[in-house]
Amino acid sequence: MAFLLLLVMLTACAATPQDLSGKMFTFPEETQTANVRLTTSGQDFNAVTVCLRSITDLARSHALFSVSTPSRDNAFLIFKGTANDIISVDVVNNGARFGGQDYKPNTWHPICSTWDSESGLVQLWLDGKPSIRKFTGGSNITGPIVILGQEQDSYGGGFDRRQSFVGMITDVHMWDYALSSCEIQRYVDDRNFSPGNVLNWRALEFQTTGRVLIENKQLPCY
Ligand SMILES: *[C@@H]1O[C@H](CO)[C@@H](O)[C@H](O)[C@H]1NC(C)=O
Ligand SMILES: [Ca+2]
Repeated sequence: MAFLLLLVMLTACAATPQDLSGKMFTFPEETQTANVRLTTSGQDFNAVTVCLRSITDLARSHALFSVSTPSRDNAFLIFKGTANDIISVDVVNNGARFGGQDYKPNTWHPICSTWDSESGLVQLWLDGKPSIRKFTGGSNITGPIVILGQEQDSYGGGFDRRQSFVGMITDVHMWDYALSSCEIQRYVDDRNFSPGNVLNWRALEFQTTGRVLIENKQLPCY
């Protein structure tokens, strides 16, 4: 455990935060290795909100946001299942499946999820549309490793190319509390929201492995 903590601290020291405003991560091919590891501020969370925007043409299952801890590979996992309309959110290895999701391919989707240990409830917002609130329970998420592009089946590894992400991801934020639905709406509309206090896209510490590119967002031309 001390060794793991030391590793976490060394990683934290090695990376300098970057402002990725106007940028995106491009994952251009299916691999079992390419990923971005994000460094959180804080190591112990009893509530979480994650928001990001992503686009893909994958029909198979894939990870959108994977957090593991030394004891749980799915400490906080946003996952597109094989069934067309299911997006699941796992908290401390307890999954909530959200059905009826209109997750169209080749379309940018803002995706947010909230959880707090007090109520044990998880909620998903796809394109700003709230799911129902479901119970997963769950205790503190401690010592997290956050990965984009792959799904962890062990602490920082255990990747499966058939669950890898191919496409683009941007505007990743994470908070150590459950945002209100109005705050979620401000993120979705990109309207003056408070950036994540655990992960902030405008000051992100990260490490890329394999073919992952940092590119400018492709914005509409006027
Ligand atoms: C859970 O996390 C919160 C927030 O970091 C902390 O105050 C609390 O002591 C933690 N509880 C346990 C049991 O570790
Ligand atoms: Ca897993």
